[in-house]
Amino acid sequence: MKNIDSYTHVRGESIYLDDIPVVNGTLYAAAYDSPVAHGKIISLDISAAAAMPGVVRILTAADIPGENQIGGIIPDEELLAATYVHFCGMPIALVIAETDEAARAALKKIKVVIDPLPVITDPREAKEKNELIIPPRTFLLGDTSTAWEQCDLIIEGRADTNGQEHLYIETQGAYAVPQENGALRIYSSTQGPTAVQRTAARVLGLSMHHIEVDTTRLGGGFGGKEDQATTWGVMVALAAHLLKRPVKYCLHRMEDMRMTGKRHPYSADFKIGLNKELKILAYEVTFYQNAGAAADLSPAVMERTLFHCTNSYFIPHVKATAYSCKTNLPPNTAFRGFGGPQGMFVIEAAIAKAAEQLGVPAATIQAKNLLQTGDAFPYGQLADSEANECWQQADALFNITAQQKAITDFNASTSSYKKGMAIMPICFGISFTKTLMNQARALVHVYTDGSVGISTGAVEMGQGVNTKMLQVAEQIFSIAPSRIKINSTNTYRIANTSPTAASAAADLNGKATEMACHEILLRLKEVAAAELQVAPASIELKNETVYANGIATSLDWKKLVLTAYVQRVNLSAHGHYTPAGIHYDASIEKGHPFTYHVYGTSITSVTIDCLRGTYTVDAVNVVHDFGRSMNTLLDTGQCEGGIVQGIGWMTMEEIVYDTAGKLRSNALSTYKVPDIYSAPKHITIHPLNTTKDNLALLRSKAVGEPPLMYGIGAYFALRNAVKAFNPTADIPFATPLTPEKVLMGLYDGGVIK
Ligand code: MTE
Ligand code: LUZ
Ligand code: MOS
Repeated sequence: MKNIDSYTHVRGESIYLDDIPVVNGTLYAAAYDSPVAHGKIISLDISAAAAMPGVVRILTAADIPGENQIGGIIPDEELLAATYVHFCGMPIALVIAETDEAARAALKKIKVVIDPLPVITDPREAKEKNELIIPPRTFLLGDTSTAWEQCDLIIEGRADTNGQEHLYIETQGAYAVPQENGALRIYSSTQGPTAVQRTAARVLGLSMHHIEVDTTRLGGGFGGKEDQATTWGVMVALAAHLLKRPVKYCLHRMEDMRMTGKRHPYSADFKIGLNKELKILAYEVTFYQNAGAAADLSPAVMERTLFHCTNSYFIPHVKATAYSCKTNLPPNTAFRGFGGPQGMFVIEAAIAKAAEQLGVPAATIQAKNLLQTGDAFPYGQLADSEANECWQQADALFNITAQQKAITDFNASTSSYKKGMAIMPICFGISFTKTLMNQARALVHVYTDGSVGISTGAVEMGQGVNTKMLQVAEQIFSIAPSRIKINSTNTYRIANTSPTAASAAADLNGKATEMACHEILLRLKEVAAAELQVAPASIELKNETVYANGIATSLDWKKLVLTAYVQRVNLSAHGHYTPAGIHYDASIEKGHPFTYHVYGTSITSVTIDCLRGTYTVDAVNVVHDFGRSMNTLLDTGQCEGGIVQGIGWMTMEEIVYDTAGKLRSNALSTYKVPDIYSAPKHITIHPLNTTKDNLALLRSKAVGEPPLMYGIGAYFALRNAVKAFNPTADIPFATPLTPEKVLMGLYDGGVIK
């Protein structure tokens, strides 16, 4: 089934935040943000701005009736800076005006005097100065201290990954409309409607039941709206609450890039030990996460880095430590993969370095160390592994040895172009690592005409979760898809939602929908059984027809629904789902945090132009563990999009903050994202069909985040191509590997700076 939004998307009729018709009397907000990365506010002069035409009011921290606090995991982030600013882009004041233009014009008249304090942008420096968001955590398996003796090769190194701008096409924004008796409705472009509701209540000093958050869909989130949509939702709520008028704020692209956090840059030190048979015996790694100026989701992101630090390999002796380092950058946040990709890059770098030292292809080491079913992850969970199956199918389909030989032959035949390839196996745990967040609800109504309305806690952001919810109801009721509508995500209909994140939205909300539909179906079957005078167990609904003992009857879906209504049978149900069997004990760092893992193997090949340093990604060939995909079109799309986004992170997206903490890559003229020309020429996604009884929705495994990590292969493929031209090139494990850096690696003594 096609994405149910595709028709209105291509016609430009889909409704995003800025398309919601505005109510008469709507005002417009714009945030005044700190020009300085760290300092004490000495004075704030808003008088000239307040006198500007159209300006209604300028709000500061002093106007907040409740708590000036938006921190979710740790209460360490003010909505509006009161005394200290901690990053360039930190909101200090909020201008409210009759028009968008008037609000932004007034921003220019605000004057602030800030006494500067020392600025830290480097996570290692923050760690040295003990500027940590939370205490460090360490995952242990076996005993690395004694394992090194058994190793024949020990390699040490450093690996760094840069951040990544989410660049959702729809920028952040929200629109608050006052309701009667002091209540508020907030339309918010958020992945987490409940987070907006809870935080608005906290800041406004209201109860949560006074605040309705409504989200129709997002023009992309990618993690950037899991936590950081809250800021804007709460700002407009504050203004609407104080002024008793509707207030709207849609950020301009440069405001969004400047004021919001991104994927966390990481720096890491590694040490890896192998024996003669190329088995990895020991791995030690220390991660320095650049958290930015407040916790945001950093502690959870850091945790997932540790969970995925051995990727899809079994290593008997592991010691992995992570520091969440506080710097004067906008608080970094969730981004597809949520710290997992950062952890996986480092183990791949360690394997690549060992392979280079030994003169063997990295693939030889990778293949020998893949997880087997029953192997323990460093956090204690035992793997139900598909790593070997994915690798072997990829080899069978795409012939790794033949491709390696073709590349070697090509490279021997020309010096103006070089090719490289790399294999990237992935393993990603599905579930929120915070166990309690793994819960979801769905509300299903069957109307008297046989049509069905569904609300869940899932937010549609392009990934197609609404289509999957519709498919669930379609399959259970066995009715035409046109009878089913998926409604907006709304906190009045579905309470206490977890954000749409962790790739788990379809699983969690889909299972809740499944349960609610089943409940209604059961009631309908009883009605049908009584009508047809047979046992309920002999009733089946197929293609809108009621079957009794396998024989079609004259009772159809519409008649059955109406009959049930006439008999005063409940045609609505509320499903509540929590996956069983997950638990985690952070005091010993052991448990079973994930309902299951998603596996896959990609083979990436690239060609570099040895005169220019430019390159193309020729092909990404993948075997991916979809389980039994419930929607091949959507799932393939998720893979393709994830791969291109991952390649962007690894190769061209270069976030630059200067030492004063100012974002220099602050627009699309200075920040390059992949376009159709830089996407791989060929992407082949081959499904590994697994039908094991797992906790995935209709056995269709979560797909949102894992494919991004195939993109990591692009870095290693490029590295191999550079080395084919200049074998002594000293290429640091630092991303992105831009054409500029490739060019330096090809020449200039091969040292990339
Ligand atoms: N796909 C599109 N088109 N837009 C998005 O914003 N977000 C990704 C992924 N795929 C995203 C996307 C992220 S970060 C997550 S966690 C999942 O979708 C969330 O949706 P799911 O749980 O339904 O997979
Ligand atoms: N968000 C979160 C996530 O709060 N917990 C997680 O484990 C997670 N994983 C991936 C993406 N977002
Ligand atoms: Mo995705 S990073 O879990 O929003």
